[in-house]
Amino acid sequence: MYWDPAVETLNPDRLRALQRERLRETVSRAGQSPFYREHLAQAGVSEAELNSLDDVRRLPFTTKDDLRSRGREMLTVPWDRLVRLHASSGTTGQATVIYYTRRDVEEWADLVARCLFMAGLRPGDVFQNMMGYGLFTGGLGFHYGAERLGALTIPAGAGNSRRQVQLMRDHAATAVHIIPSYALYLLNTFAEMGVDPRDLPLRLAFIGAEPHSEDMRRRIEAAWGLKAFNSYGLSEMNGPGVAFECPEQNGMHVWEDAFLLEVIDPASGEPAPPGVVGELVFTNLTREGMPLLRYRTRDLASVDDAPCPCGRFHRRLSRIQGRTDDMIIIKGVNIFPLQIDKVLMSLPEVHTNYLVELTRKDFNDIMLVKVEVRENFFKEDLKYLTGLRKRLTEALKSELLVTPAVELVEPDTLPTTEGKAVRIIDRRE
Ligand code: DLL
Repeated sequence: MYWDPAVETLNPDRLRALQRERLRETVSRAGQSPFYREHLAQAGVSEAELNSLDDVRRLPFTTKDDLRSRGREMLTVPWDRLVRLHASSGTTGQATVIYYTRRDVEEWADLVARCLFMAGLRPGDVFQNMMGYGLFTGGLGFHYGAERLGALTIPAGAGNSRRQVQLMRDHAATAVHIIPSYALYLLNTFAEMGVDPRDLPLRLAFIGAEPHSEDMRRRIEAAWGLKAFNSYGLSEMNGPGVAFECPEQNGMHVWEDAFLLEVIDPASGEPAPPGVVGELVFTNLTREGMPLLRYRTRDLASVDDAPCPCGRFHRRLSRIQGRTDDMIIIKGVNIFPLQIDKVLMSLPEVHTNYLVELTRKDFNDIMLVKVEVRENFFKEDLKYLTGLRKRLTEALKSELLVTPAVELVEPDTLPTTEGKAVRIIDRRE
């Protein structure tokens, strides 16, 4: 049932005690880096003064800008102890680089193996990894984790859709790792090749790396004929393997022996209570080469600390609701892309893709939502399509509280990427 029973079933008191001990160790280790030596001195704290987990709040935050401009100064080991780097390109600005020691790579693989085992992957499974291998952590992170677990791993990498289908079929894949938008996109390739994924022995999908709604998950599960598990992580905290769903699928367990989680009000920096959405802030508890203290992820979610029937006490994260930096403000109303996803993915007429374009005319924000419509509906007459457009507009309006312009487009005509989907194009000045 458990990959690491002793750690996964630690009761809350013992888990907190372990975190306290590791927090002190981490702060002491981080303090050996030039960056944190300076920052801890400025904040006037040392590890000796950290008596409770709440004391973490006395430590300074670390931001993405800090990482970009001073990342190398956060290293706590000599250069020749590092064996790997990954970088996150991000949508804006310069890449952030994370360095790993051998132990960091091994611990990361073990955390990913823990996630995969929890969701049901076992030795004997054939696991096709369809995420990019390279600087992105999705490919190698899962690759090492799946091998550590002992699954037969196919390093398919991203893209090349026909080959993906062929590989799954030829090697009788039972599990896949895939970006959710690509999981929907690949359905077209399956159809073109006359293959029904439900006829393949697939039983598990691990989906993550980009926001997606519950409706999108259900669509993937139905069309592929498998169970899809939500997977959360970020390069700054190794990559994937930070939080993952168990078979209960009621939130993602954060591995609290490795990460200290805080949820804060992004404006005030004060803690948000359980159940209230706030910004996720993580402190590494086990990382050797580059431990980060109170890293502000910009990801928004809430935490659930109620016990989970699976027997793990590691608290659960809600679905990621969005990022503090991807919130769109239209006519003064705050909108998260996930809200649009939720509406569109719940409608059977909507095909696999959509795109939101924002422009401004005469000081007015204009939101245009281009929606692919399934073939059989697109073939209907003009009257039907006008009615459909109206219904979509109404559904979006009631969720978003602003009225978008909706344009219906033919299936498979909107641009796709091999990696994370780009759903919003903001052309406002
Ligand atoms: O996306 C790591 C990863 C790879 C996670 C494979 C899961 C699977 P980055 O490229 O650094 O790392 O991007 C991290 O992606 O801060 C979130 O905004 C977003 N993200 C990751 N997982 C999820 C998820 C990888 N399950 C950023 N739901 C994070 C929503 C997610 N957003």
